[in-house]
Amino acid sequence: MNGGCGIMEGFSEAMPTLSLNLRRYLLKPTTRENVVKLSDMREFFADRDAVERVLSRRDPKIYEYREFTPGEGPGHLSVGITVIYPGKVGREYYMTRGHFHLKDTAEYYYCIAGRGILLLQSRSGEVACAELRAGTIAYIPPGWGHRAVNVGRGRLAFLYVYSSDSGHDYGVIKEKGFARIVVEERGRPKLVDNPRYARRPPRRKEEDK
Ligand code: PAN
Ligand code: ZN
Repeated sequence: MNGGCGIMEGFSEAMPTLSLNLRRYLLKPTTRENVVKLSDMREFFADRDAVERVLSRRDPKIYEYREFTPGEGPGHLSVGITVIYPGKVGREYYMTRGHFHLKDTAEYYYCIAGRGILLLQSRSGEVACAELRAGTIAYIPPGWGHRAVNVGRGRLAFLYVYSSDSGHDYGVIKEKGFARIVVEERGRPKLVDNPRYARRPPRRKEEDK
């Protein structure tokens, strides 16, 4: 983190800050960086044949995220930036894997650029969604699984803030998927039922990111 300079020079009280480059979507410093390729999330797309067809030729980057967690222990907030590339696997748009938090903690997504859909799903199977456009702030309430989908022609970038000790459960989504998926139909995004979605109550799994 920056220690402060200029006007703050000489102030021992100067709080360290982070910087976000809005053109290159770079956050500095980071404590965690992750690039997710199709081979890392083959079970998360509904059309498995389409996944294997793409993977037989190449392994595209689907999204990446950079994050800063200020410290260990309870009470901290993590901040990060996720960039989802444009593209589709079969008819389904590129997206994040999606997860539930292990603790009942909420999260904010602030969309910086692009066009997206935030899919939300409660543990009891209720579904909701929100449109993401530059300037939108979407709230993910405690207990709701969440996945961001890029339905635009360019990159979808959003800043996120959540409680650092939330934990991430990917197991339920990997096993059952989301009840709805976002596919392209006649050139436009459409929310449809996920043919692979298993209609039984999800189990909690201890799996972190
Ligand atoms: C975000 C997500 C990030 C990547 O930081 O973790 O966008 O998505 P997946 O974790 O689903 O791969 C967040 O929601 N954190 O809690
Ligand atoms: Zn989250």
